[in-house]
Amino acid sequence: MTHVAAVDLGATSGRVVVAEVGPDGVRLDVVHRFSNTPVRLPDGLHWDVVGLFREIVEGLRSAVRATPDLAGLAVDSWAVDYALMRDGRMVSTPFHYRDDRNAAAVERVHAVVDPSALYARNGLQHLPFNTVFQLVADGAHLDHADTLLLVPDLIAHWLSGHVGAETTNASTTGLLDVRTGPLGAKAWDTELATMLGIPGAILPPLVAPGETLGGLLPHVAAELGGRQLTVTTVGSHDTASAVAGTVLGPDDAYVSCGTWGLAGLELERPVLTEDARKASFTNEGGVDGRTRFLHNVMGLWLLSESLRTWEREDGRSLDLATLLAGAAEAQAPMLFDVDDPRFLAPGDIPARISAYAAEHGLPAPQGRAEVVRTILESLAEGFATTIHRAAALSGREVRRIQIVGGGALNTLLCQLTADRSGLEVLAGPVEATALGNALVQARTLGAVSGDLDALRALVGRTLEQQHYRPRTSRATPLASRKVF
Ligand code: LFR
Repeated sequence: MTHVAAVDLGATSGRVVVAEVGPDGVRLDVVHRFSNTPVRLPDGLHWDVVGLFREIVEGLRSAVRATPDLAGLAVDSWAVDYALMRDGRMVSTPFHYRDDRNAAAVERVHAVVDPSALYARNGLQHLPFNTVFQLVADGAHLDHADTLLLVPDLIAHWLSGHVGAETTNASTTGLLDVRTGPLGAKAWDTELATMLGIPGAILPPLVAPGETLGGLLPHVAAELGGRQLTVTTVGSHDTASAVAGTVLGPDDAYVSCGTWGLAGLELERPVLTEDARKASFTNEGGVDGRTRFLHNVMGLWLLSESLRTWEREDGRSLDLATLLAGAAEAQAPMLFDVDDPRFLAPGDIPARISAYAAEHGLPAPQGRAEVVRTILESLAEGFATTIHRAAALSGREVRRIQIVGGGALNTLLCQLTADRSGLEVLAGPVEATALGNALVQARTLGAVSGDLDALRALVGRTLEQQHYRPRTSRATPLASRKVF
């Protein structure tokens, strides 16, 4: 048995999880949870990375105290965002991907490389916050930097001193050449960077999941009571670790459901067709050279941001379970396109749903229970459509959907996804990301061996999942059904 710490930063909360991994399975213990609250400064919306680092060290202190033989740690987080560094100092506080500074940069990039040509090079769905657009928005600020560190690489750097870019997360920047790997080594597309005026020299050396970065910096070890830990790389993009921690069968699709709903398939190689681009499918790098062929569905953000709006209105905190119980009894008077960009920025989501209804001549939901039901029905429809499209675009048959992450606890959402997709849904594990992180670490440290399927089988030994069977059958393929 080996014990490792998975540091997992989500968009709304972070956690340090101690995992016990061995040939008989995996056991997780969340030793520290903390909230992740972005900060609005005069120049835009930022992540409080220094505050997050303090919480991580605090979490690691609890982890070493609780686990005398803790051997290692690895970090994963959300993708695309970064700090600019010079001479080892952070010269810019990372922007939050929901900051809205990128619109002009998107136009500038597309004027140089049109969307089809960009897709052929990087294989990414168009998201206005992909790193490449943020960097072009940064413009002259890049001149002050000698290195760019993506968020999990920044944390790993502050822990170990290592400078690099882990490949699964680098694949979300838009600057990793999708034509390289999975068999050859991954490489930055420095030609693209140059075309866009991004200095290629700021892109640090790439490092694959499963590499050893080194020990803790002396002052970090001192904060942990003199304990040393081996820092390794995993799928540092949280979705890459979540997919690694999902017990996927050959005909399974997944929805990694938290703030976002990342819905898609694990493939051996990218799908770079024009149809895939138009359907907004991304080819992100997975652990062991796999491809994560998926689409970002807006996710539980719609619900959490609605809750925040109502809590502000009421001046008190509200109970999500009560709202969900109300939604289970309510009807959705309409469906809305959860991917409409109006829902991306923080703010009054219920008002935006009403505006959407008015614009589309649809009946708006009345009251909170109906709003929640409408969000969940629309999300489930988004998941179902995405999964059926992923199957059609990749030529793969899909028979089941695995829902992992916090969304696996939302029984109504899981049932509606089964109903709307016409497919069986298996829900869990909730902590798939921490599991995927820990499994890869344990393999790197030699505690377990085998390919990704062998690692997943370890999770399967102790996993208890909820089953949801469709109560209705999906009569017509969604691509040809008019839903929005
Ligand atoms: C999920 C996630 C998604 C990514 C989005 C922004 O936490 O990492 O995969 O598209 O956040 O980085």
